[in-house]
Amino acid sequence: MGRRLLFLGPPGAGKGTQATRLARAIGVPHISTGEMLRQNVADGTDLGKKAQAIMEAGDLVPDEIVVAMVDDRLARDDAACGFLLDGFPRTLAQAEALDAVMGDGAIEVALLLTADEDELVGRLLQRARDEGRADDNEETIRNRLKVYQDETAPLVEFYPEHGVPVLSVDGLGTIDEVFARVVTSLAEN
Ligand code: B4P
Repeated sequence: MGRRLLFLGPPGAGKGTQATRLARAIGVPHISTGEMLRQNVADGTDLGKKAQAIMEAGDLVPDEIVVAMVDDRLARDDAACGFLLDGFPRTLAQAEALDAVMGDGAIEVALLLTADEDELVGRLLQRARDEGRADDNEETIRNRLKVYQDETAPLVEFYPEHGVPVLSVDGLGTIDEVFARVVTSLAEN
């Protein structure tokens, strides 16, 4: 099983949910750019001040900010033996920057979680009710889905072209069912 992994998939597909479990199961740090950005917003850092309005609109934080944040995180000791990236890269420029820093072949496998749009919107609206996240209102969700199609979906082609397999996993069903599919898919590839 690869120890340098990343999760791709639209907002609401379950990346954060599954990445948390998988990282624990294989003993690598879970590196979520969304979580890191939200923490910066909560702490009122300069980075958080730059990111807040962008995130609330459902747009992407500029590549140079996110790339610098991930570079710093990957340089920490605990990432030396592997990591699970969640929500990064989200653009071709971010993927190229990751290759430039880590070297070609740095990523062993990408997991793509899939779900249809109605399911995605339903989950994110539910999270809005449960957690009150500022970017989970319907208008912002629609924008995040469009941004995903325009900016992030091309990575599903980029990685195989760069020798990294993309394992597609059906994200519908219970969290346990999806996790079982993730584990099986990794074990078989
Ligand atoms: P993220 O934090 O990555 O938010 P997300 O795409 O909505 O995914 P998340 O991981 O939270 O949701 P999940 O699918 O697990 O990004 C937030 C924002 O940060 C972005 O819009 C952007 O502005 C910025 N950002 C982050 N990374 C960036 C980057 N690299 N470059 C630029 N900007 C960046 O789960 C969604 C909900 O579904 C949860 O409530 C969960 O409980 C539920 N759920 C999960 N699995 C389920 C299942 N099987 N059944 C039912 N519900 C389920």
